Amino acid sequence: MEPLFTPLQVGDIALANRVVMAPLTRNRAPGQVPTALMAEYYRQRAHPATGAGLIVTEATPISPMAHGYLDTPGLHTAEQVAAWKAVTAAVHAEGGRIVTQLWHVGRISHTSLLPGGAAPQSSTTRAARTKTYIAGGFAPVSEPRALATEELPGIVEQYRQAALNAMEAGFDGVEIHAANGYLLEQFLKDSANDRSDAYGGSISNRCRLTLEVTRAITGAIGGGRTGIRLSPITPANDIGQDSDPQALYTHLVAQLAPLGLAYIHVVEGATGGPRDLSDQGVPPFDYAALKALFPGRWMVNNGYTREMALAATASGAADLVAFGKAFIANPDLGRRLREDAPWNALDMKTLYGGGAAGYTDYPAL
Ligand code: 8OZ
Repeated sequence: MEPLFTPLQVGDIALANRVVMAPLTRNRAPGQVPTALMAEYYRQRAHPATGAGLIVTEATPISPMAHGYLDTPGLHTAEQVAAWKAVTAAVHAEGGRIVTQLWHVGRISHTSLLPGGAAPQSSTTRAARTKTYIAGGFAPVSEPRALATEELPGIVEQYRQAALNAMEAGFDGVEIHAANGYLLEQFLKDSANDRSDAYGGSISNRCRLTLEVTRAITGAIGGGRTGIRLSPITPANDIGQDSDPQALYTHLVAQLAPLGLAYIHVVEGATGGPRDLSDQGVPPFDYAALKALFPGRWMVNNGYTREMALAATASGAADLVAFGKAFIANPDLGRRLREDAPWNALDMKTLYGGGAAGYTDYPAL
């Protein structure tokens, strides 16, 4: 059988196959609390014979200040934890596995979404030139406040507590969102990090927060239940390009390697966009060199076709392949991959917000 469809142990998590549902923001959690409709959406994609071997939830804010978009489901209140239990129970009843993606948006937020109209928290006071979705529509993100050095242990503690909340909610593990221009990447990349404290400047300083967060989480729930998502050259959310991404991520992955993580999840190229950015002046990134540094499982993502996924898992270039848009439109993507069946087309108009339309009503074969 094709390796893509065979079981794999990923840290402490036993998967029936290597097809992963990527994290996908859908903005269907009014009041920041998961709903029964969300449980049904994940349940539809959970059976390993037809859906994913592993589901990564939509990005899930770890604290009130970690929110940056309307109606995203948090994991920082008792009500949210209780509501996520219905999601994990639905997935487990199908025989599936599910980890939650722990998220702090950093500067990609708006005062209207934050407690008391506070300014977003970041590595920097420089605003990103991008928009977010708030009540009433899209709006430019607000000017951030640079977190003080003394506040960073509190941020680490929020991640640790959210990982414990994830265990309480019945998740099989967590994925640390260190990608796509959000808080941890705002510290990692020198295109956004202009600090002069122990969290800015050198590569090891810029990696410090991500590594402290990862160590706090693995200390709380175990490395075997912890993954992390990285996006070395994505320009997402106006993060810009680091001056030496290969050196930055070489250091980061070398430091992550001894922590016993279940997996690293890499977005190759521009998130949701081109895999090759050389026509934008961004040199090719050597992902294989990173993989060679890491003893855990290697998950790849971004525009993978069936052929690419079969080839990557057959050659050993990847252990796991995450599909995003294809899983929105195809609840039974696992079966379609196995049978080489056609994929439903994606309706872009129903991606963010709304109800069942474009969410739980895509047909299975
Ligand atoms: C699309 C819309 C809003 C958020 C990411 C969490 O890019 C996101 C996101 C994607 O990681």
